[in-house]
Amino acid sequence: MFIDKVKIYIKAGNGGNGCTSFYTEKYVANGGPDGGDGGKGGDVIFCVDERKNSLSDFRFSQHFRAPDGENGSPKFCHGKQGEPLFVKVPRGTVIRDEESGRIIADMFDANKPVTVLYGGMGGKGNARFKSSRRQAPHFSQKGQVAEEHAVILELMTIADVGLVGYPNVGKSTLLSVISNARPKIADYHFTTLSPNLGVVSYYDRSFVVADIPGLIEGAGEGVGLGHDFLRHIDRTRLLVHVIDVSGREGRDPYEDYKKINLELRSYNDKVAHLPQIIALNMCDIAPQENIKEFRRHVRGKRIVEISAITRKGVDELIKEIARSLDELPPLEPIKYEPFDFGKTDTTDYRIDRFDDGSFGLSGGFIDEISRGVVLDDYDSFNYFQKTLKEKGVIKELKNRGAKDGDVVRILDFEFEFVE
Ligand SMILES: Nc1nc2c(ncn2[C@@H]2O[C@H](COP(=O)(O)OP(=O)(O)OP(=O)(O)O)[C@@H](O)[C@H]2O)c(=O)[nH]1
Ligand SMILES: [Mg+2]
Repeated sequence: MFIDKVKIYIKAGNGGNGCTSFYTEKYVANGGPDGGDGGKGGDVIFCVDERKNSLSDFRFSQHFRAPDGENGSPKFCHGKQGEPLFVKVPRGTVIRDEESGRIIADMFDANKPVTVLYGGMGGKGNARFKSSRRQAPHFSQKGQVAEEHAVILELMTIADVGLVGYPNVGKSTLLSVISNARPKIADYHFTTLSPNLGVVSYYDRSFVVADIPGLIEGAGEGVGLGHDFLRHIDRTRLLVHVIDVSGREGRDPYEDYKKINLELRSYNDKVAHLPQIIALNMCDIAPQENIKEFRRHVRGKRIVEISAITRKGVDELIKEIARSLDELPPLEPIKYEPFDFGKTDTTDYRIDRFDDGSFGLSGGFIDEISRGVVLDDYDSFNYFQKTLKEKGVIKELKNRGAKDGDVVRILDFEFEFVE
């Protein structure tokens, strides 16, 4: 089963906790603090696996969690970092944030891994909190907890040329005679059920051609195989519109041409405006009158008469494609405003005033410092208050009308405000 769109869940590793410990040795009383730091959690990194050409592997595994950092331990031992987790995707996979729909990364370049989530920072051990006035800190910092996110992976094949047209008009046959690809060919509609890619060599150059399932009228409303496969020609530079000019199935070639263009338009503007070369196929069995009639309707377009089966006209078509590609801008990654789950802003905080007159403190800065606090430890709490003071939070509370004895709430803890 071909799968080109999936939802998966990713989570970076949590930071390991810092350790609270004191040096102990025979005959040494009251050794200093020696708790090591926790290790950083593992990152989630996406990278291209060129052997993959669909997202089918993700059908059975949707949860990707990088390992947590290890906790710190006594004797200044720092916890081990969590290893990064590599998620392998086919080239051309576009990663979006499910919640906002925004693009996080376009895996366009095979050699450019993208770090999508960063592991949580490890907590500091109590050894780090030693100062001249605080010889024996009985507290250490917890590791940062990393959140899980849902992302949508969408494969948008990277190819120079896209073959479009009705079913059974000879698109796959054409691909098989111009490239190294060996797609399934048969005399019925929807032989091709998933995109095929082929590399065409032309003198010292080569280009990639994508053959997609046939389109029919109403594909936009889901008729036939629908529009979904147009995603795989979305980023091509040029379309080859293959038409069965023989009319052997009783349709009018010019009507086919118009209907397919209409479908392209209802998919999106970009695809509708891609340069097109028209390949009138099956010229070996087509009445001359059909060809003339088609040309009468469609003037000023580039039309090449071919027979994919006998290969007549095929070289000319390749030449025409190569010439067009030379004039077109190269393939590029999608342009987008990059979205980043980001690291939480650990400098920001907010003050709320509740109905009962108490104050609330919240935000990244508050989360960050409360990780390091054992609120019922005297030392630790002093350290916490000192940090609040240094940051100007106490002053700001005063400005907002806080008086001695007012209640200040932080997460699930509260204390009395003292100037
Ligand atoms: N006479 C003749 N028959 C052709 C020519 N090109 C393809 N055919 C035949 O047309 C039938 C359909 O060819 P395919 O290449 O499978 O067509 P397709 O457009 O890929 O079809 P779908 O994948 O179903 O959309 C096959 O039986 C081919 O042998 C041609 O130039 N002349
Ligand atoms: Mg086909």
